[in-house]
Amino acid sequence: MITVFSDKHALRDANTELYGGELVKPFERPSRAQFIIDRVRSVGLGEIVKPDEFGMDPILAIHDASFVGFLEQAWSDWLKVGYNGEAIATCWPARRMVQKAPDHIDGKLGYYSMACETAITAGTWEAALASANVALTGAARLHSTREAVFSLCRPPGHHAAIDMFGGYCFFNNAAIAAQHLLDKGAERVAIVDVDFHHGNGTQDIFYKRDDVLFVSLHGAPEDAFPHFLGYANETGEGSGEGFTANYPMKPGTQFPEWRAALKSGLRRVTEFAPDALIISLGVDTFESDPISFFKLKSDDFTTYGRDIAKLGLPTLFVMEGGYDIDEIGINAVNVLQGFEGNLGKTNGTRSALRYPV
Ligand code: OKP
Ligand code: ZN
Repeated sequence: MITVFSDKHALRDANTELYGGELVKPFERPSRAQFIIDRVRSVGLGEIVKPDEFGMDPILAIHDASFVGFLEQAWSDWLKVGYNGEAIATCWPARRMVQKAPDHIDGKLGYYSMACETAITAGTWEAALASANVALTGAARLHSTREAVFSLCRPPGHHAAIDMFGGYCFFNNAAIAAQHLLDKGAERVAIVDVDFHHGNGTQDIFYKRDDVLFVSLHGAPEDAFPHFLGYANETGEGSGEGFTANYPMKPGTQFPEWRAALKSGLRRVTEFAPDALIISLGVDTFESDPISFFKLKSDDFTTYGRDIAKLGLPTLFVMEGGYDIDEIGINAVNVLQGFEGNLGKTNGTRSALRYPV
């Protein structure tokens, strides 16, 4: 399997995350990607390629232009005000307030965010852009070769909505990749989000659409971030009704229960008969993840990689979360090796995309 990777991820290197009432060193840090790419190399997963540049159009196909403009300017706007720290939102347009972007950067940060742990810093824009290009390059490779691809995105994307950043995410890399495949001729794309956290941004983006099936397995909103989306009764709206499936699970959930939910979600994918499958790959389901509460062990990642491969679909893995830094490379690459082990590197039985090149 080829891996798409950009060194520019390292430009996303915040000093602060608001966590438990303290400003701590962010859980989402550059060494995460380093450990994963090191593991890709050490197991010989396959070729590692740099991303191509796709310009702004594929990003603007998912995100509001005003939001994108805000992200591009946020750090310089913040500096102009003369603050000393990193750019963090402190107020939001909450219930019964006016939903309108104001002029001041303090207001803009709240208007365009869904959480405040994620500080905007110098280099954040460049890294977020590179991360989107990593996803797009993966989608383009998948389209032209039909071979599975690993887009080693960082920063992650699944909490980013049409006009909101937060939860360590700025651009929704998986959604941007899905739209790119549709624009290249795919009729249907399925996204299965196995990150511990609910993919609120991805769900929101495709909630009223029937061309993208969104399936998410995650910590139940009662107990887990992002807390305000991801209940089982969220199933889509309008023509999107029935094209969102949520599997919220309780603290302490172990692999057998998690795997049963995955298999149920994968059956939904099979029924949907997509041209391509995107896995939002977070490995924060690991038993010793510092901010999550599922109990998967390293071997379980291999097992479920194999389960995903059994669908026989052209598959793009897009990296999301995972914060046990020492094990993140092993767990992420275990999924990819499990997937490859089932199909074999050059297995000719892999199903082709059903639309013309
Ligand atoms: C990003 B991704 C827990 C606070 C959670 C934000 C977590 C963002 C996760 N007490 N803070 O989905 O891995
Ligand atoms: Zn997560």
